[in-house]
Amino acid sequence: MILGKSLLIKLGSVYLALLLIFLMMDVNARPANMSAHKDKSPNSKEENEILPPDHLNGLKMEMDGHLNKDFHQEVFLGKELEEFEEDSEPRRNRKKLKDIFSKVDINKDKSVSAKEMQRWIMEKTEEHFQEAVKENKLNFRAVDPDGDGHVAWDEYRVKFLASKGFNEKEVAEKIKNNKELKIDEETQEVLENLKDRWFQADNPPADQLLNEEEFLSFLHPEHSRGMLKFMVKEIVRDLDQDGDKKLTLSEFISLPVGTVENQQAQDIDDDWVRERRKEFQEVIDANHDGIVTEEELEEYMDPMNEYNALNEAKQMIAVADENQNHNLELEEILKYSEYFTGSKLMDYARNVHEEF
Ligand SMILES: [Ca+2]
Ligand SMILES: [Ca+2]
Ligand SMILES: [Ca+2]
Ligand SMILES: [Ca+2]
Repeated sequence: MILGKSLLIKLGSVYLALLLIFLMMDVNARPANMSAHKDKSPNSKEENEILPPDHLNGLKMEMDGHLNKDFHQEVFLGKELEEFEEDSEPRRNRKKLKDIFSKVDINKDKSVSAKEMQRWIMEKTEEHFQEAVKENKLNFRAVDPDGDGHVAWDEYRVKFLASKGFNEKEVAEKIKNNKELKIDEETQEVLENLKDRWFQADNPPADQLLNEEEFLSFLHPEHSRGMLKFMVKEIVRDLDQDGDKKLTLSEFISLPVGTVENQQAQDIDDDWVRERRKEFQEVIDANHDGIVTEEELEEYMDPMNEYNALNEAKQMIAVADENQNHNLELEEILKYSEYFTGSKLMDYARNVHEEF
């Protein structure tokens, strides 16, 4: 009995110790994760407004070469994208989705064909363009406070460094007097990249001044053929390992250095690789020779490409086409609401019930 009891106590304390270790691990893990997230978040709102965004709505790929996971939702919802995200009330979302359906279905045969969807995608892409133009007006005002319609590289540089926590007056004074700026290596590298981009966005005659339209293409490369090419070159440069300015599958699916940190990240990376391989083989490498050239990537990225829009339309239809008629009916879209809008219609069945 006594032995049994002491054994129990021993087991109990071992268990307790393990539990404590487990709890400590958990406690230790969390702040580390949170701080990692914090490091990634932008320093200020101001920086967000004047820096070229990594993610561009309606573009297949992000500035850093990642695939845009929300692409099909973006080209399906257009500028209503955020409304859907914020408003998850199923009844209202259902109504909105019904409204969208009737707009996509131009010939009113209660069925959406690939052609109809293609036209819709082009329209919604145009909406994202207009949104960017609108936003750019505000951003431009922020970098051109005297309102003369031109921003010099030096002016922009001051604003950028200020957003990075440098003293705006001090930096401006130093630049004016050609004095050396003490900038850390990382910020310096970002600055160099921005400078390349700045000069690329500066249409001839190159005067180092950007007007509103040039500034738009600086922030949004999809608004100018030249900048889109530039973005593609940068992505290829970042992924290309042997320097032949072309991408093999293995270059395209190589993980950026330092991404794999733990098992969970590894699992995410497996999906990441799978998706990229599929996209490379089935879509980007248009002539299927196993190599992606800058031209192929540019075609793929071009948001105004009608052939891409038709492909996207067919893909969207295939996902939800339960009755296999190569068209989408309202029921199919409602059922696959999460795919099209990012938000589930959880009590969809109940709503139907209430309605009839
Ligand atoms: Ca139709
Ligand atoms: Ca290569
Ligand atoms: Ca190819
Ligand atoms: Ca169908």
